[in-house]
Amino acid sequence: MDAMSPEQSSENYLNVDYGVWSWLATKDHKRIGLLYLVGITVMFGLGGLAALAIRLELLTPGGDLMGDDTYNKMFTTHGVIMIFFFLVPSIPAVLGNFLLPLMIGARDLAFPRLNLASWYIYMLGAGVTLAAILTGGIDTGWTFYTPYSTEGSNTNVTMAALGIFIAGFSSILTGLNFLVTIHRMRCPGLTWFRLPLFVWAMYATSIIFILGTPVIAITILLVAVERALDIGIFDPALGGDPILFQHLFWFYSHPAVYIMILPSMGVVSEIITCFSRNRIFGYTFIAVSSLAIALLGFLVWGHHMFVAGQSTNAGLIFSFLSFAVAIPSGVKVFNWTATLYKGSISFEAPMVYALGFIGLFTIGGLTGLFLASLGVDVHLTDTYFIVAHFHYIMVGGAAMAYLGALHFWWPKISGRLYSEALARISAVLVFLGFNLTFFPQFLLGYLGMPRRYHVYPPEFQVLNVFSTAGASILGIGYLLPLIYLVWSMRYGPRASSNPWNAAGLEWTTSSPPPAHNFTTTPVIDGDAYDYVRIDSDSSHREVA
Ligand code: HEM
Ligand SMILES: [Cu+2]
Repeated sequence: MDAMSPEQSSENYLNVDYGVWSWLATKDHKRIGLLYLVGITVMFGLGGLAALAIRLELLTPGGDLMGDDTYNKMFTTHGVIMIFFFLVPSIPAVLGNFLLPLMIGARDLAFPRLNLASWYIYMLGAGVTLAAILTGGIDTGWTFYTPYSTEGSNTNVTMAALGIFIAGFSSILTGLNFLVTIHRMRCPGLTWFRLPLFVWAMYATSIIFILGTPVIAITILLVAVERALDIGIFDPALGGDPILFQHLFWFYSHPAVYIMILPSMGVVSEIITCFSRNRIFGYTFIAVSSLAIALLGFLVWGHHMFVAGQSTNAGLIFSFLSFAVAIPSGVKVFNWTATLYKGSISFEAPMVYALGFIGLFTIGGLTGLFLASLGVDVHLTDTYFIVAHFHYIMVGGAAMAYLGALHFWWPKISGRLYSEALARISAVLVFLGFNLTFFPQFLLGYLGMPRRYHVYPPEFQVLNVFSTAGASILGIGYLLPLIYLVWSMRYGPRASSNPWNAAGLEWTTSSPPPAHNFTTTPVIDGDAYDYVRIDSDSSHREVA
């Protein structure tokens, strides 16, 4: 494992070909990862603008900025974009694509053309959905609950459903590609229990992609069919069942929250062990808990339907199972903490993000237990408590880990270093802005402010003002990395092959990697994350 390889700074995947077409027709998983990075960043920006509009509207109790219809379209736009076009694809499509072959010592994914096709499908789905939003919008909320979405709404539900349907194929094909790659393309010596935990996370996520996505795709297609043909699948007036929609929808959408969080957990496992210079505690438990989460996640969808009219027995069972799925998540948090214990911790920007993740995810997860308790949920359902809970998990968790991952692997991706000071500042801004935005929403929800209303009693205003102020800080925290990361691509100092002195095959190739990843096929002879050995063996040391 030479830290500096001679090919450094010569030909690499970024400069091997020039011109727009060399990107749009690339079959290199690393370039495809960057194509996704561009698409997903644009979507995140658009979803973020809608969020700021919502928070601005909620600054005053009177609903002074926009009318009800516009407000409904605004939170629907926010939810649809953030869930389907940012959170679901972010880590797998950008970092999974870039890293998976590098981490397992392969030249590419199993099906490079399919991989490129997946990106085009994502972009097509995003384009159709954006067209639906721009040519009139959708007002159903991201959940598309029937019968409103089939009978009530006069907005562009059909076109948006089509866009999401298309994007689903991108997830399915990516999951398929990852599963085959992990099974078939590991380099010699890389046994299952030597795999990086990020790869385990991608494996578990891919299972959900394949098993879950077809269900949402069909469900949303049925909404479109029902709107077009009036055939009574979900519409009770025609003999359909609106609750059926909720069962189908949450059968995907609860597992989908694990599509968002499992990859983050993989990222955090990598970062925590690297910056505490400690062997990861309980490797096997972390690996297996990813699979447990993926499978148990399919058994808890009914906790979204406690007040929808399912039987009390069903409610009790779903409540119990929801507590059960918290166990493997708890296992991970415990193991990260044990890894930090007696570690030699340093606070580089990726680590600040990872530690922030652990704190926020823990709050999000514990408040999930409140909601999983049948009786408590009856009080909290459809209040701001829910909004706070899922933002702690999805924004405090998934978005935080995504940023941490971008910073951790940026030197590998771009071959350049960013300003560590700016990066730490923005990590802290994101953490503080986040808490100021969403913590007041737990209180608002507990006090009874319902979600999805833009006019509210004046006594809720103070907490809403805090929340809006926090959102502005959060917005700045998100904008900063965009600026200094893009800047570093051109002007940043060159990165060595392994700036963090980290374990893992991706750090043994140059930064940025050559088009074919490795000059010789790597061979693995030990466990992942043997930081004790790395730090005592001077040949691994950074040559700078
Ligand atoms: C692991 C990552 C998690 C994510 C990303 C997540 C995300 C979400 C989302 C998006 C909603 C809102 C659904 C809506 O719009 O109605 C929600 C609600 C809910 N979550 Fe979570 N959640 C996670 C973990 C948990 C855990 C661990 C539990 C329980 C053990 C839990 C229990 C609930 C319950 C019961 C609701 C429904 C509340 C209601 O509709 O009244 N969640 N979650
Ligand atoms: Cu759920």
